[in-house]
Amino acid sequence: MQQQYGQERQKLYDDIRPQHLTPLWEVLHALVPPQPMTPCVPAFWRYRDIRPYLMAAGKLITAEEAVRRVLILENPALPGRSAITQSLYAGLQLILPGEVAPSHRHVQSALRFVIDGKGAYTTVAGERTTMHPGDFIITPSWTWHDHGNEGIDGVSEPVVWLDGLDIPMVRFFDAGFAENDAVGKSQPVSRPEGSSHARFGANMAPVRHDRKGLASPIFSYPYSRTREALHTLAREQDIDAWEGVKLKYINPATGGWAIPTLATFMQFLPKGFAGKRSRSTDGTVYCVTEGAGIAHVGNERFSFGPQDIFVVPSWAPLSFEAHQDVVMFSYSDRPVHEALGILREEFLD
Ligand code: 1HN
Repeated sequence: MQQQYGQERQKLYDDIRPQHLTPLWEVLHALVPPQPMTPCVPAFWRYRDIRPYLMAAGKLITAEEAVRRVLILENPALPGRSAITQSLYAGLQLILPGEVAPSHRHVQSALRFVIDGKGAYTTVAGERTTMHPGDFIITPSWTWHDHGNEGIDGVSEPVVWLDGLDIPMVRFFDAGFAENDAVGKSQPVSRPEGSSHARFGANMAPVRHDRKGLASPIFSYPYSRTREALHTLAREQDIDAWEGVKLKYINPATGGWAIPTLATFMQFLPKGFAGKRSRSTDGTVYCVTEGAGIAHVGNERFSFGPQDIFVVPSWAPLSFEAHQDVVMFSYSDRPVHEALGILREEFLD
């Protein structure tokens, strides 16, 4: 049959191409695969190996000229796409003492996870927060934000953080808008540092407050508190066989995700932990804060230490071993999977 009509079929395909028509039956299997067939591959970045390139960039371009001095972490299977998974962006941003990254805003939501140095700040919608390693900071969609590095406690050093954004999702939906702040560099500060924590960070909320936007009104989640929570739970020995002790960052006003498009987590694995395998449809980026161990991702084996970053593609089997007490941050596109009703996860073994 195929033999018989092969040429005629090809002729039909050629004839319909100018009409912008194409036959479904040739692509059906790829359009609805029996399980996720991601083009993404597991990948690993050893911070020690890439830090020198960031510092070299620091000598070649200022934060102001670059607007954001960032080296993008690209999935090796998605070159040129500025994407670490099909839906997620990741980059490492460097800001040197005295520099300013000018104020702008965009529809894309951002998270910052601080990995190296202290004394930088970010200002979001008129409130500043000082950055320390392990802090998780959010920049909600369409909020003005700028960064600087004025030093702290007499320390003046380069500061590097991981930027996670929903750039590929917004691109997919063709819904991106952006603008530069007319003020030029730093936006004026209108509230003292700690103001949003006072309002929403004490398991309380102002009695009359207008709910603005979907993102958390807490925009900085300091590592000191996160670490304390994880270690307290670890001492209770409430260790999950797959995930160790894993907490999600939430919007205290709703109990939902801190960022509407990005799930964010912090996880503790006790020394000696040898976890079971799991997989989920939300591709996930990990950034190690403390400790060392092994991540088994698909057929790869990543030996990780502090500040290292790796990506787990959709549906890739994942398990962890901890050689020391490990604390690691992660983010994924899980809220979108949940909203669309397409999240699947499997806990294996
Ligand atoms: C952005 O605004 C930041 O504000 C970082 O620090 C990375 C990547 C693409 C587009 C905007 C930032 C970004 C970005």
